Amino acid sequence: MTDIAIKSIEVDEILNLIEKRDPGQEEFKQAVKEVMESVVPFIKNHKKYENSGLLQRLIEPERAVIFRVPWLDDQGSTRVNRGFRVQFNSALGPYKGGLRFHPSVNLSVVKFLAFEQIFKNSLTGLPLGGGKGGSDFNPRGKSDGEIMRFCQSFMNELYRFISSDKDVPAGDIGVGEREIGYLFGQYKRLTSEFEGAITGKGIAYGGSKMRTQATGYGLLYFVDEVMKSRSESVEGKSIVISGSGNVAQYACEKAVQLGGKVVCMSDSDGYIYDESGIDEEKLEFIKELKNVQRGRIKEYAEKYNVPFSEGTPWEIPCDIALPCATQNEIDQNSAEAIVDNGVICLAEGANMPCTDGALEILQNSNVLYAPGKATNAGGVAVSGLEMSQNSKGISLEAEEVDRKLREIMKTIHDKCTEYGETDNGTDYLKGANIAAFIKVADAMLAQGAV
Ligand code: NDP
Ligand code: 2IT
Repeated sequence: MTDIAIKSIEVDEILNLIEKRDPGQEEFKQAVKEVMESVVPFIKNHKKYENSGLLQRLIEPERAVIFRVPWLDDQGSTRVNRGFRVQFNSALGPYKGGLRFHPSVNLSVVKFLAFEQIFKNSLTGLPLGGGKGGSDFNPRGKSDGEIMRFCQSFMNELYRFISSDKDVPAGDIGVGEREIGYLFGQYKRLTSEFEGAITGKGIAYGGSKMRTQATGYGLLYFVDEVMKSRSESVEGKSIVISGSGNVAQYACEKAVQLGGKVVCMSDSDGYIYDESGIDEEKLEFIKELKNVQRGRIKEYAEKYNVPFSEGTPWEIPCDIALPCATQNEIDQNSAEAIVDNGVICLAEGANMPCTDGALEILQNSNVLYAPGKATNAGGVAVSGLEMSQNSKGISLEAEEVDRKLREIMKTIHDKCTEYGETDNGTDYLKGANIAAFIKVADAMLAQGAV
């Protein structure tokens, strides 16, 4: 059962193999399918990638750990969550990728995120392997003390598997600067080492300037390139953003700086619609509301007297759609609404926000669809810059990091164009998958069957 060979390289056969080994890992299978639909036809014309068990190795994590995370709540009761770290592929460098704390986290979710990360990190051009981790812990409604005790307990197990040149975690959903601080503090205590084993740290203790902004800003730098390729720009365009966390906030900030009009942001309760646009001052209110008070987006509607609705915002007419919340937040109905509304560009701030069915609709439409592994790579790219600053003991200025981020996003856009050329213009998904695959595959072949 375990030494099954892929006899003919077909997408279905790869998916069957996953289903046999790991039944029910739907998110993981979905992420693999998205990549393989581009890569399999490419391999058929590039035979050197056909052998050496390359695809079998690519879909099997090098290592996956699952651990118990016991912690004390404020009432003195012991609670138990499950922790994960999937070290998927180290062909290009140390495993690198965020930690997610959300009740929906399970092995399938962590594997899909880690698998995506391999290709995303390849696109950045930096020496980074792919990994991801997290827990089914729900930070919502927890006190600072509970968050700290949870993070410390999580690190009591995780520290064995990470270090600056082995595996370098960072943030993701539910893990921001506060959590990174607690995780880093505990890592330092357990190892007696002050080293860059985590990125997204506070600037006072080794964090890179611009890491907080990087994913959202990078997304808009990419969108800017997409629009330019159609002799268009972000200026004057109406924009719908889902989510109101780290990625959404800084996507909004850069969109406003580029002259766009952001009319919507959301959270898991619903979305606000502000026809007059979320300006800098209103965005400051959202940042304070979300990052300090840990409130709900509904409070924006009350403060600025705009409508709040439950559900997802994809029926709102706009020019640019930026899903920045979570996986599978855009289903087929939403994708149809997006196409019918004449959206010019949909670029993913979140990881895998479109269902398989939604993707098919978008790919067969005029919407310029740009996948997360390309468009949200700015975060991990600046994490990579944080790693090199830490190892050299230096701290770059914000302008310098921002310039490098912009350059990296432009290079990723160019790679998508180079490898995603079709008769109907650029297929960004195909371009991103193939450009990312070639680099990882070449490194794996060069390193032998490991
Ligand atoms: P945050 O925790 O800062 O924010 C997450 C936002 O998404 C919140 O508004 C949250 O609402 C919403 N959300 C989460 N789960 C759901 C759900 N099931 N349904 C509806 N809304 C939901 O996370 P980030 O901004 O860091 O991450 C957002 C996305 O971007 C994720 O997909 C992440 O993987 C991806 N990403 C993040 C990077 C980073 O650097 N942080 C880098 C690249 C990608 P609520 O508060 O109600 O839960
Ligand atoms: O999905 C992602 O790329 C992240 N959550 C950021 C990973 C990182 O290591 O900065």
